[in-house]
Amino acid sequence: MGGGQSHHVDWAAIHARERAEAEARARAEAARQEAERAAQAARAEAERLRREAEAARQRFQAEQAEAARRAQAAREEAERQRREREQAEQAARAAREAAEARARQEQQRAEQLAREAEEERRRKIAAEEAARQAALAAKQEQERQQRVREEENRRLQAQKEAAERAAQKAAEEAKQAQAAREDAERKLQEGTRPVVTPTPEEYSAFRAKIQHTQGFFHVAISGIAGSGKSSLVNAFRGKHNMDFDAAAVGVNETTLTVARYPDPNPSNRFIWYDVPGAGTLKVPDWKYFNQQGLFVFDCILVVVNNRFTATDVAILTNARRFGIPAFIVRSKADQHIKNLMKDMGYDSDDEGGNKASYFARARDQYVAETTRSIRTNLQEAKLPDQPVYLVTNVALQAVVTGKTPKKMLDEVKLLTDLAGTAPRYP
Ligand SMILES: Nc1nc2c(ncn2[C@@H]2O[C@H](COP(=O)(O)OP(=O)(O)O)[C@@H](O)[C@H]2O)c(=O)[nH]1
Ligand SMILES: [Mg+2]
Repeated sequence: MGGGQSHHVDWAAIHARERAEAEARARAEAARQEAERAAQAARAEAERLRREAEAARQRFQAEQAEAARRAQAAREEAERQRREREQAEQAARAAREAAEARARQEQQRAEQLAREAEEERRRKIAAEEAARQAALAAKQEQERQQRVREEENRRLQAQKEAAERAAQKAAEEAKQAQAAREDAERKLQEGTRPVVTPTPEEYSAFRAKIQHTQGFFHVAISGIAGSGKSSLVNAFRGKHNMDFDAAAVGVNETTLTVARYPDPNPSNRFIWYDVPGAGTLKVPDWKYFNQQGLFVFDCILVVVNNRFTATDVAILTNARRFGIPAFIVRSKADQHIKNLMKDMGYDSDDEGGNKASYFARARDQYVAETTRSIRTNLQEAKLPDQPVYLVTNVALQAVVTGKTPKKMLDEVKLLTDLAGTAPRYP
């Protein structure tokens, strides 16, 4: 250490110092590095924490979003359920109302059915009552007819007995009675005596009775019941039997009143008269003409059957005497021809084409037979020959109303001849 030493470099110290400095530097470096590491670790830790915080935040956000989503879903679910409930309630309400309406309808229907059943029951009762009444009426009518028949039988029997008694008496009274009877029979057969000329009073009384009208042609249609008089009156007037203003047909002729039917066609100045009672009266045949006042008519139609009755003869004879044109008419030609077809073996159920030939044969036979029969009748009654008009009411009605019926016999001829007989009225 002294001076000498002061000039000397102390290497060792230097070294030591340098070493110390190096160590210090190393330590400082180590410390720095340590600090650096620590800082780095702190940074890394801070970074980790930051990341964790970030993750937590994100988790939190996600959870919140999930919760919000769930809440939304729950709200929507609740809303959906509410709507469903509402729809269900509506449906239930509608169903209830429909059921109620149905129940009401069914109730009404049931009531309607009950009403109908009641009505039906009433109708049935009424129908039964009507049927009962009709049956009763029919029975009464039958009984009445039976009584009439019995009465008629009794009357006939009485007449027969009286006749027998008279015959006996006549036999007993021998020749004189015989002569008287012969005389009576002759008179009866001639059927026309005695000639009684009506008085002017009788003329005017009967004219008034039939409402005789100047300028009109008064046609009497006479004949026995059922010969078709009323149907002919209708046909002449262009009426069908069922027309409301037609003469009644098929009825029993109980009254003796002459029915008056003016022609509905104003240019036809005909008045038609339905004269019932011929052959059904208690009046002797020869008195019938005068008693009915037939002498006031302008024309007389005698509707006959196949055989003349005594009244037919009396009418024809008296008409001649009074100068009144008389026509012999036989009606129901259709029916008679149809019957003949049946007699010839024609079966109306046959669809064959031979109907026309059957019809033609039956019609020809009908015309021939009727014409012959009427001629014989006229001869027997000592009357001159005259034509018979064969007609059918339906065909006559058709002709009168301007149609051309498919089947005709003498309808047009009868109308023409009648018109020819009537005077030309101005
Ligand atoms: N098929 C047919 N039936 C007739 C004809 N004319 C009348 N009749 C029927 O014969 C029946 C007696 O007729 P109606 O005119 O009452 O005869 P009336 O007693 O002489 O007046 C009724 O049933 C009529 O329908 C005819 O031309 N043809
Ligand atoms: Mg009649």
